[in-house]
Amino acid sequence: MKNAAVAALFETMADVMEIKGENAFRVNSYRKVARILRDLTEDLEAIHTRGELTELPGVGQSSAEKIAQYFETGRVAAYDELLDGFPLGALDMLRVPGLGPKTVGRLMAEKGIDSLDALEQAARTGGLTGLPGMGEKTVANILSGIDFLKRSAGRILLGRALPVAERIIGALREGCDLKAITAAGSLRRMQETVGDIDILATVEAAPGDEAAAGRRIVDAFAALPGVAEVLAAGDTKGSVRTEDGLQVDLRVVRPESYGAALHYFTGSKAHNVRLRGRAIEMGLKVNEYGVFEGDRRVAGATEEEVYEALGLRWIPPELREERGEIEAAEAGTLPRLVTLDDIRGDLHAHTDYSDGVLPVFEMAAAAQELGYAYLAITDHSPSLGIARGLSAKRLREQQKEIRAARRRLPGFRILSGTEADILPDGTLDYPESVLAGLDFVIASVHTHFRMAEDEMTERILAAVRSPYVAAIGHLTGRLLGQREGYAVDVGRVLEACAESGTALELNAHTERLDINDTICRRAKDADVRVMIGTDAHRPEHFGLMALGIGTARRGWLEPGDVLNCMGADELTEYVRAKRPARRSRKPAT
Ligand code: DGT
Ligand code: CA
Ligand code: CA
Ligand code: ZN
Repeated sequence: MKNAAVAALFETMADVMEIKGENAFRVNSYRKVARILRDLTEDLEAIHTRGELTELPGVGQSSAEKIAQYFETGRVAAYDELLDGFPLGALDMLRVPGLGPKTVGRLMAEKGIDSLDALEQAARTGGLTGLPGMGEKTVANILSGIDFLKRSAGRILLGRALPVAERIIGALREGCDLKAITAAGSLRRMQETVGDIDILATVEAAPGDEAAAGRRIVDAFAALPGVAEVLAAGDTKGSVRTEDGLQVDLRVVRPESYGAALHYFTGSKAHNVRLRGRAIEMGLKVNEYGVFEGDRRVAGATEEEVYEALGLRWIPPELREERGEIEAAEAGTLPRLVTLDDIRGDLHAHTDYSDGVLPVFEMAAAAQELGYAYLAITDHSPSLGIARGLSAKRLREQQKEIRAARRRLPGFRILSGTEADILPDGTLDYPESVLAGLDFVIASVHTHFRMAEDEMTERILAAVRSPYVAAIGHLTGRLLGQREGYAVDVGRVLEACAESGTALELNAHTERLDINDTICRRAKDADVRVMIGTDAHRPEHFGLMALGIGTARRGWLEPGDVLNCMGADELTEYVRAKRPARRSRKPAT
């Protein structure tokens, strides 16, 4: 599918136009088209072939013409014209957190800075002084932003890598006669970003045919659609780069070593090092072929037997970070980690009232279809204008729609909620009288990220203390690969959450996964519930729950630690317990 490529084209045009200071309305319409194309699940080229481009909502005549041109000629004239003579490297500057197109335009026009390197050079040598708004603090922010970009360079978001891995594993399982195939490496450990995709396969081969059997699998791997470049291909190992720029390593091992190899290539390195040390103490040796006593292989076919040979229970991959999991496996105190099956509902979803795409009923029906017992509708609040935040009046209209949807979905609970902005002074974006009428209130910071840590912490603590706030949304505000979280004293927030009975959201969206694994674990230790929310803007996003589960498991969370593992009644009770007592209360239906 060329959808992503065409979307990127529109996005680039929008960036360049904005840097050049062109009409904001046109810029936004290009961005909107880019987003629509990126979210499209159907093949754009097929839609073009049917001549139905203009039927895509949000795609006008002129955009449709550009898309058609792309498929017919491989080029878009407007793009070529716009980018003629424009230094493409300048676009990299837009990736620096906090640096917008207007500033980039000025840097280019007034200082001739047209690349990330030139920007860094100038920031280090005082070359930015004199520009409006370029105080010492801003320059320091630019430098730390560039440093952040360098640190995340080359790493891919787990949510982007997982579908690629699944597709490749599925194709090989289908096309080759494999005994087993599994993802390994950081992807299997569900790390939030991965350097590459590691896959391990094994095949039952006749004696003497092992090398040829391995080669056949590696050849099939190298010939898969979506492979752009073959970096290596042998009897036991293949390595490719995909069209979306991901490196994928495949290793083929013998069945008797499969467990040992899976263990070795799953890592983490720190976990493996500890296990090797433990083996030596026991008079054993562990490597990617097995566990050995002298020359005798005592284990290797499965991971279970590898761990058992070392006197340990099997350790889930998400825990293998050398954070106490080996001690727990030895003592028999490993957590019973939360799974997707334990999740009873989603408590963070948007509809077409704000920046989602579907009405309440369709979102709720899709959640019910997944086997959930409840869904909270949590659209944005008024101050978030760009996301069409709901005024109190539109919120009341939505509540009417929610009541109607409830009647159509008996046995399913739709909670009427909001994702209310926490304003800079810590107050919420709706009065208490409005919040009191809602079933589930998330409070999130969406603006003014640059506050000092003390101030930001007070701002969030004020929301935690509100009796109507059930959960704090995406606590740190970080966006993976795009911007670091804002400064906030997590310890103080945890303390206040524990005291008041407030949950912290683990926002499962691909680029958030916020709170992260280590804060999850601190929440568990502090007895703070974690709410895993997908922040779904369309039903497909409900599937992101699997990413959230991965992070929750890395944070050692068990079902009892997770708010939305509660049944609907228990959840209602959790929310109610924080609120002031009321004389009479009609239960939600
Ligand atoms: P990544 O790809 O950077 O996100 O992280 P990993 O953990 O997937 O690392 P990768 O792809 O370099 O290697 C996969 C696994 O193979 C790694 O987690 C542990 C194992 N491994 C690789 N090189 C070594 C090594 O030099 N020593 C040990 N003990 N294990 C290694
Ligand atoms: Ca890897
Ligand atoms: Ca690798
Ligand atoms: Zn949000």
